[in-house]
Parts: sequence; C-alpha cells; structure tokens
Amino acid sequence: MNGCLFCDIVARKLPAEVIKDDGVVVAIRDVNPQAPTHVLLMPYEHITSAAELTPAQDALWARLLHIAQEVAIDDGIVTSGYRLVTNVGRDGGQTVAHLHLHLLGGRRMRWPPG
Ligand code: DGP
Repeated sequence: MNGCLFCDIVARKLPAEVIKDDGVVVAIRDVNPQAPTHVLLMPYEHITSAAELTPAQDALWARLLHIAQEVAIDDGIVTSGYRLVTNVGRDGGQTVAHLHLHLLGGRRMRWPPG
C-alpha cells in the first residue's frame, strides 16, 4: 500500500535488518528495541491490524506465530521465554498501521504492561 512504512520495508524500498523472509512473512529487528531480542513479524499483505483479520487469513496468522517460534529458537530464547504482542489501534498503542507481531525476549517481562 502506498505510504505504508512496513509495505515499503517488505518491498525493500526502505532498509531494515531482515532476519527471515519466506515470501509471505518478513521478520525484522525493531529499530528501537525494548529488549535484547525485539523482532517484528509482518505479512507482505497489507492488513491494517489484527482487528482486520478474517477467517480466510487464519493460515497467515498461524504462519506469523511459526516464524516467531523459529526466531525465538534462533535467538536462543525459546526456553527462557518470550512475549508476543500485537498492538491494535490507538488504545493498543499501535503506531504503524500494518499488522505486525512484536517478539520480545532476553529479559524478564513485567505484567501488567504499561
Ligand atoms: P507499534 O507501535 O505496535 O505499531 O510498533 C511499531 C514498531 O515499529 C515500533 O516498535 C518501532 C518500529 N519501527 C518504526 N519504524 C521502524 C523502521 O523504520 N524500522 C524498523 N526496523 N522498525 C521500525
């Protein structure tokens, strides 16, 4: 989608540290990491947020989770644990309107989140 930061990143029009790309989902390191591992997982397809997902996209959502699992293994945090978050809309704290999953790990997470 024109004017979408993450569409431009998956299309390689903007630079990012890409760590996985299976042609459907791209994983990049967050530019402003909040934990030793902070990876963003996003589909090529422009979907505004989790609030826009339809049952036809169930496989895509599952794919995001599996790529997150692979990254957690590669980063050595699958045993220590990690957090998966997707922010939705204003109150969810979403700043980029292209569906993405945050994978955070490498330190102890707090609860409740801010
Ligand atoms: P959210 O607030 O949930 O929409 O998360 C957006 C995340 O995207 C935030 O953690 C910062 C990250 N981010 C914003 N711009 C860029 C960028 O240009 N490159 C990378 N790698 N991450 C970005």
